[in-house]
Amino acid sequence: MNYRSDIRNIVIIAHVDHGKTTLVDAMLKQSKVFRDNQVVGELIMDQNALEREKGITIMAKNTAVVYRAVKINIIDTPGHADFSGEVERVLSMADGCLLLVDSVEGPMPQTKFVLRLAMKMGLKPIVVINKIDRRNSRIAEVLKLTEDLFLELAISADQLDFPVLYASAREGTVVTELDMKGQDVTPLLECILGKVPPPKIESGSFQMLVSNLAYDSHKGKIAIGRIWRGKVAPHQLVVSVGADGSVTHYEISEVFTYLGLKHLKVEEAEAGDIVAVTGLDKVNIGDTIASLEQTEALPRIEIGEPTVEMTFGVNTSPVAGREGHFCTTRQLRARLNRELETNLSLRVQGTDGRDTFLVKGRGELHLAILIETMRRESYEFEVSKPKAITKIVDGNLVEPVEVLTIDTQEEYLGVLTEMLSKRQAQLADMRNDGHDDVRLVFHVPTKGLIGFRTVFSTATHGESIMNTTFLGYEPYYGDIISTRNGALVASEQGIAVTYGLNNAQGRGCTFIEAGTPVYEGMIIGLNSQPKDIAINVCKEKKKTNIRSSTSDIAIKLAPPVQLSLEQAMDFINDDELVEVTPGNIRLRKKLLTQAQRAKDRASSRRSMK
Ligand SMILES: Nc1nc2c(ncn2[C@@H]2O[C@H](COP(=O)(O)OP(=O)(O)OP(=O)(O)O)[C@@H](O)[C@H]2O)c(=O)[nH]1
Ligand SMILES: [Mg+2]
Repeated sequence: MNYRSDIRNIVIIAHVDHGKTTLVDAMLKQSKVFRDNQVVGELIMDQNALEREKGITIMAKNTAVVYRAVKINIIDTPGHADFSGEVERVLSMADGCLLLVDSVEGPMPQTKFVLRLAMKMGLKPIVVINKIDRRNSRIAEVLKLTEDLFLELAISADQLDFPVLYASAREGTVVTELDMKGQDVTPLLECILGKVPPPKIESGSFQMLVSNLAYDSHKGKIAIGRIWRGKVAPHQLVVSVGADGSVTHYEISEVFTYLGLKHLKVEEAEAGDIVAVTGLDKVNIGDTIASLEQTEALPRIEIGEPTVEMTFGVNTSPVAGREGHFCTTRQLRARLNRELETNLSLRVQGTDGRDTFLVKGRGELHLAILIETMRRESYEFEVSKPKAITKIVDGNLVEPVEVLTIDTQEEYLGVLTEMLSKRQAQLADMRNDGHDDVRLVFHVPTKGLIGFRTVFSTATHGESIMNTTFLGYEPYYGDIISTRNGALVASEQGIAVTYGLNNAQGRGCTFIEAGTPVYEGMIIGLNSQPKDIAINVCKEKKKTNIRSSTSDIAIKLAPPVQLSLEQAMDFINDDELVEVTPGNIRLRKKLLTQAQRAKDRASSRRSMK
């Protein structure tokens, strides 16, 4: 067996926000991959528009730096549990992992989740306690907790022998001992060179596993992965082996390797390296690309199952087709199918309704990001309430359950416990730091978490943090009864006016401003009573000839409650939909007219008898 001593392949894993992308910034900046006068900013790898807006990594990405003539291929991964599929997909490219742990938060549920995956893959770990500059850091304790985690998860004894570094990724410094003064990230680069094994090379001809796909309008599909055997060069003839074992012949067009943010076009790349190749227009993630002589496939990438589902359908509202460029079933189907190629933990199924698809993902955020992306690409469609995916195992109904970790203050304990018990949560652990801060750990069925993030943030005045990770499937806990009040539903098509909205505000709170076009069946607010009521918000005040001293005083409306996409998804009930267009997020009843809804209620009453 040979080794490539001039390469190291590492993946950076951690819980959300522990500083992975910031650490990559520090490595890139120190490696001088930018021009001296180039303004590069922060979170350089988070280039996607939604990543920048939300300040989170959504997709795993490759980059590389050169240190002492060794190329270090770096894979940055998302820490949010909903994007775990991205982590699972890329781990096999690496030989080592940097496990980042926040010096205040310590190991969190997702730290455990990703470390377990990395241990299973046999990656050599390096622990980086990050954010040591934080005022209230508790480094010794966090290290102890991290060691406990390794004791629990390590598969072989040598995985327990991991180096520990201390970093302030934001300041761009790493040290090996806490009493040292940080200069730069050299100790980290040295540690990677010294501790992460160089890639092993098997003998034989070209073989690579496709771990990622990208698109380029000129080059077409780009397959990204690690070469396990042999060499690859432009114009080489290869085959790709699909999931069903089918073999397709191709000629490689171009070969690229990574350096900083650039793709370098190369004449040849060899086993051990991570490359991007073009010319294979039907290749999929998980396929093996191999030489014609040795066409056996590498093991496919295993991705965890989706836990949440919702329908995506063609927009059927009376104002459909006015804003989006892509509104038809065919366009929606094609877009969802394209997403399946790269979004590995996503599933799409047809439904009984011809214009509707069942889309399954790893969590509400996973699906919300897809919806937001499509909306920005000028798609128009409607989505249903997200639901947890249940299944039958050995004849029993089971449902997904998650670990919910909450960092909060004592004053919110009562309200949180009450809210969560209604959502079938069970307290698994509670730690008090002796002051006011409390960490609560619950086991909650996924269905109980849907819509929880919004109410959580309101109940704790945005001062607490919650995180979830998938625990497993457990016997069905029973139904949760929705406690939402009824909706205020527009009864006429037209333009909402102040007078009409003022009437609506006498019933509850409203979601729209005066001047907003509405249609019959559109939800314009939340009733303060449990039942839906239809309201004519387009109704003007009756004109009279009598002037009263008060009637002309302009009505002052309370400002509308504007729901974000995620809040809208959480808000709706089973008989409602969110209408998503490039410019608007509207809520509506599935059945638009009062007559249809009354008929539906009557028939469901009959069937209950
Ligand atoms: N004080 C301090 N803040 C840091 C440090 N490193 C990162 N941060 C901050 O922590 C936040 C999250 O950093 P990111 O690098 O986006 O974290 P991440 O792990 O990539 O997050 P995801 O990709 O979304 O999982 C940002 O506001 C950073 O500025 C550090 O060393 N010290
Ligand atoms: Mg990140």
